[in-house]
Order: sequence, then C-alpha cells, then structure tokens
Amino acid sequence: MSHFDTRSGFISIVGRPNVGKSTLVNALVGEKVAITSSRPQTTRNTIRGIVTLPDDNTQLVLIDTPGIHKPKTALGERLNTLVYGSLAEADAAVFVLDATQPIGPGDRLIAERLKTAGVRVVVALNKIDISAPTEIIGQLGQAGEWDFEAYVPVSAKTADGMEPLTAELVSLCEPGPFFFPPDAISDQPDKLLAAELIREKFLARLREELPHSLAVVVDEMETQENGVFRIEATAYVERESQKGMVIGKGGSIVRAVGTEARPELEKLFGTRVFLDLRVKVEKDWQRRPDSLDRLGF
Ligand SMILES: Nc1nc2c(ncn2[C@@H]2O[C@H](COP(=O)(O)OP(=O)(O)OP(=O)(O)O)[C@@H](O)[C@H]2O)c(=O)[nH]1
Ligand SMILES: [Mg+2]
Repeated sequence: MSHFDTRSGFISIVGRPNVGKSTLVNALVGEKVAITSSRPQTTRNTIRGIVTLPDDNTQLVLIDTPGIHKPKTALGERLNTLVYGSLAEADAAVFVLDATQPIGPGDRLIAERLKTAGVRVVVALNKIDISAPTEIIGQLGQAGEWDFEAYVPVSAKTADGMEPLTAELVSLCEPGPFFFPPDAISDQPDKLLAAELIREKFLARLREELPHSLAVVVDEMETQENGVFRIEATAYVERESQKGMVIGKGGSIVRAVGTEARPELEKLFGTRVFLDLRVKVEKDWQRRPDSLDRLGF
C-alpha cells in the first residue's frame, strides 16, 4: 500500500517546432504560462505548467520543452539536450503532432526516442480546428502504428479536447506528493517570466531570421519610492546590423514592444510597471557557449 492519498506526475510535452506545445500547456493550465508565436523555436527553456485537480486529488506538472529539430548552432544542440533530459525526469510524455502537416521524418525520430526513453506516451493530434476530418483520420491511423498509450485529437487554440487529454494524463499518474502548492500555475521565476513576455512581443514583430538572433534578459526589478515597479531589461542581438531592425525607425519597434508588454507585466505583478528596455549586441551568441551561459541557457 502506498502511503500517499494524492497522485502526481511529471509530464514532458514534446514534438517538432511550432506544432503548438506551448499553446497546449497554456490550454491545459487555463492560464498563459508559456509564450507562443508563429515562429519555430519560440520556446528555449523547460517551463513547468502546473495543473492541480482537486476532484481527482491529482497534480500534473507539465514540462513545456523546445521543439526538437536538426541543430545548427550551439543553442540548438543545448535545446535538444534539454528536451531529452526532460524525458529522464518525466513519468509520462505528451507527443504533440500538427494535424495540418503530414507525419514526417522529424516525428518518426521523436517517436523512436520516446520508445527508447521508456516513458508512457499520449499522442495529442493538435490544430484539428484547421484540418480536414480525412486528414485527422489518416494521421491517427499512421501514428497509431507507434502503439502509444492513447491518441487524443485536440485544438490547443479553442481548448477542444482538453478534458479527455487531461483524463488520460491523470490515469498515468502514480500515487505521490504534490510538488507545488495547489494554487500554483508555474515554477518560473518572475525575472524569467517578464523576459519571456517581452521576447514574445518582439517575436510577433520581427522578420525572417531575426527572432532566432534575439535573447531578452531582465537585469533588475525593483519597486521605486513612488510605488512604480521598475523593470530593466536588455534585448540582445547577434550583429551590429541587427540592432537597428530591432530598435525600429526612431525607436518604433522597441516602443511598440514596451507598450504591448506593459499591460501583461502589470497583470502579472499586480502593480504599475515602468519598463526600461534597451538593445545590445552580444556577437554570435547562439554559437558561443560562453554567451549561452551568460544569457542563462
Ligand atoms: N489554428 C490553431 N493554431 C494553433 C493551435 N495550437 C497552436 N497554434 C498556433 O501554432 C503556432 C505555434 O504555437 P506554439 O504553441 O508557439 O508552438 P510550439 O510547439 O510551442 O513551438 P516551439 O516552442 O517553437 O517549438 C502559434 O501561431 C499558435 O497560435 C491550434 O490548436 N489551432
Ligand atoms: Mg513552445
């Protein structure tokens, strides 16, 4: 007999870039805990989203991970290592597929890795709100050959399918303690959350390769004497030539990012926020291990 009357599980959310892993974590948690964007490789660290289900006496710790891809830089290699590392600490995994894309070699590689890792896997076939029923059925048939625990068609965007998916995940949990307070939704430190929100606003505005070259660090956060919460953040780019594009004409992009990030930061911290945002060059940071360390990867 187990001495726990609660159940819990660490569940790694894995899949190719841009399939909707972070959107799915937000939908399962019911709050925005991870940033999302239409650019591949948005997520760069493992973010835990926490779901406590009082009726089931169960706590799910969902680990959002970077998309698994062919690494081209030191950053890419670190991200893949991070994902496979997260599988080692996971009790189960959700393998997210994009129903609008055919199952490809990238998916098959991940499926193989999941088999080797020996974790139990639930496949979430995502974006069913924008794919045809025949596509969905075809993909379920193909993915079914991997013979994982369960297959759930979902839309992270409309939150369709969250109940059956949650039920599958609950059924994979073992007796164990709650690792977080029941009202917690994330384990991210405030500085990281703030930096991510700012990066999300940049991602929505930057073109081509620029999103990959951008990193945001919050250097300082403090309540000033006038009661305003001051956040000092730096956006790093890789080359001098990128600085102007990130700042925008007459500072237009930095200003717009500040305007869009501020209300979300104010909601997050429950107070008025002054955002001091600057842009610096950290040469080729994606390729340099010393820079990656400094930028917190
Ligand atoms: N229509 C539709 N779009 C979705 C759905 N889920 C995610 N998206 C969109 O797909 C894009 C990628 O979503 P993310 O959640 O950032 O994807 P991700 O897998 O976390 O991406 P990486 O972190 O880069 O690996 C965004 O534009 C989302 O709005 C869905 O169910 N339906
Ligand atoms: Mg993501």
